[in-house]
Amino acid sequence: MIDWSLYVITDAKLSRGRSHLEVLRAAIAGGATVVQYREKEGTTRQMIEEARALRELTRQAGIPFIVNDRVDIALAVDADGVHVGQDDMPAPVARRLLGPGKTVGVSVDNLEQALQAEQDGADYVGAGPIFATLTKPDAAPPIGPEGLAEICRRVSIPVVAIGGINEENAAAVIAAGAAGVAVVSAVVAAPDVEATARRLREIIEAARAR
Ligand code: TZP
Ligand code: MG
Repeated sequence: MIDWSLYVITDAKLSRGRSHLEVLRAAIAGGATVVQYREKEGTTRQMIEEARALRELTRQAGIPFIVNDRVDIALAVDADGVHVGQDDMPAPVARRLLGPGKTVGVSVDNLEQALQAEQDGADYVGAGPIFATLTKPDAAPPIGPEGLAEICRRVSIPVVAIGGINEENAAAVIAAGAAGVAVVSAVVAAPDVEATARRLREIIEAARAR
């Protein structure tokens, strides 16, 4: 069982010139429980090199390593799984290529997609955006904690909330029933990544205990 509490996703443009390795090492030190390599630019060769380093880091830390979209890169570095969007490789195909024992996550922005992802055999869904975000310009309109709560009520696989989540609103997302929060900018753009991840993790744990 994966602990989805604090799922940190890379973004080179938001990382203030720091490498993914540096940022994620600090995020893990602060309490990230899962990490995802999300890279839309650069060569496949560079991606394999970066992903390999992150695989090593996460293996040492004992936390799951998920690759966004690129099943080939996930396979190349023996990642723990892949995360696919609505226009990416269908979840059943990704699962067949990755083989048994790997995690497949699907991005959903409404209930219908969430139910479909569950039916398709996804291990979890990333639901959102919950709040407005500048990180993904082509994201659907925010669904809010209410839209998230409905998805959480209707699917039985873990629902990880994503989009515009930060220290101010993470508790509301957990209260809505999310298994965890997925964040990009709140952590990777923070001046102090470790301290920020630690505070977020504390907020998540406290909200869950309520
Ligand atoms: N999918 C839906 S919203 C989003 C993704 C990848 C971006 C989340 O980034 P941030 O900075 O945590 O709002
Ligand atoms: Mg994608």
